Amino acid sequence: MSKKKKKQKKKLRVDFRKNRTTRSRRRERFRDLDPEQFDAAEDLAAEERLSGKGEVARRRTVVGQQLDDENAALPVQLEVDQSRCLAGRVLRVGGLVSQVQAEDGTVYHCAVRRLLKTLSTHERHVLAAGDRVLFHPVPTSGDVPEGLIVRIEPRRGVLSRATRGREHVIVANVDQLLIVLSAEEPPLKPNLIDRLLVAAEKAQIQPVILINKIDLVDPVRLQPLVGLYAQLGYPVLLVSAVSGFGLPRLRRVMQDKQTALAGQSGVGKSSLLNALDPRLNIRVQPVSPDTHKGRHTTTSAQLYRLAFGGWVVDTPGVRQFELWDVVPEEVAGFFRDIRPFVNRCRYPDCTHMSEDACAVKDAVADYLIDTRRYESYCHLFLGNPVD
Ligand SMILES: Nc1nc2c(ncn2[C@@H]2O[C@H](COP(=O)(O)OP(=O)(O)OP(=O)(O)O)[C@@H](O)[C@H]2O)c(=O)[nH]1
Ligand SMILES: [Mg+2]
Ligand SMILES: [Zn+2]
Repeated sequence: MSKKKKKQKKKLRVDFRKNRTTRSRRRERFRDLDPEQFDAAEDLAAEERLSGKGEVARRRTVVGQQLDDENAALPVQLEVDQSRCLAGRVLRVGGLVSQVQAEDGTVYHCAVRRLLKTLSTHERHVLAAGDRVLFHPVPTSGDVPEGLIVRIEPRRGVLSRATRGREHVIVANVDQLLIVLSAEEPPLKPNLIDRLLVAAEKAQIQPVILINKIDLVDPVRLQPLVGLYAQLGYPVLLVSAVSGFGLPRLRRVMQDKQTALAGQSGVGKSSLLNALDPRLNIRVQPVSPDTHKGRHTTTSAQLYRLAFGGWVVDTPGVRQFELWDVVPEEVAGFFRDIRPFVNRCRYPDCTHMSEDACAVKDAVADYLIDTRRYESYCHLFLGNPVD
């Protein structure tokens, strides 16, 4: 008995056990239901070997297809028996169960097949809101239908940020990003626009700038900012979730599209969605009268199907938005106003920070590039947090 225990310890299956303990019962049920496939998957946890340092490296043999796609959730697409699966979209990701909506509209509470988690090496979570998945429905004693996610389809538009040095995929499969700001309460921070624009450009997601709460200001005040971004070819919409101003146009922009919303807490992301589609009934809260900041009311990304067609992901307000996988040398290329000048600098590897004969700095001095945009560039190049 004690020998056996020791042996298990030596094999260091600890992280598997950790995954398992809290839902061993649930796992048992899945196992009963789907013997060949599920057991086969579990048995793949076969080959383990001790490395020189005494650490265990796990090696698995899986049946599937290698994916050479940086947007894929996993490096391999596992072979699954599609006749037993339903297709769905991940509405919300949770620690143990995630909500998945099947094509008929039913929402299932799904666990993720452990093998998928094991294969996911770099991300914080293997799933993201917006993911398209295949899952096996499982019978349940309760009211909520349940399932087991067995495959995550390759992703298209992926918005990621860096969280403690790891990739955090906020949403998957979106075609446009609404960068939401408020004209007041909290005060407008243009540098966050630039940061989110770079993230969208990198991800090849169409950005749209949305300035909410314009009922609180004289819109004329916003003209310089609107003009700057409109000139760069970014759509800019002025809206008010409270007065309804601009909502018909916003609805047209979102109709039949896959949209994600991002912005600081309290700018009114959830309020806008409620105003567009009152059925959604998303929780909102006033900004703090003392700090003029939002209260982080939305706590995890959530996908909604819109009554007028299309899907949208509401996201929690960001304090910081650290770019993921953008190297400093790449940043200038994502600034539409800076990009045309970079080839005219004397040094081909010019950083446009302190070099002489820098065409970018000359363009700033000549008012061809907006000074604040250039400062945003410098912050992003240096990897500074949002100021
Ligand atoms: N005056 C005014 N207030 C608004 C408008 N839109 C939203 N608000 C208010 O702003 C506050 C914050 O709105 P939320 O929708 O919770 O903001 P959020 O961006 O979803 O915030 P988080 O979920 O914390 O990220 C609420 O009190 C809303 O009523 C607007 O157009 N005008
Ligand atoms: Mg919200
Ligand atoms: Zn330069």
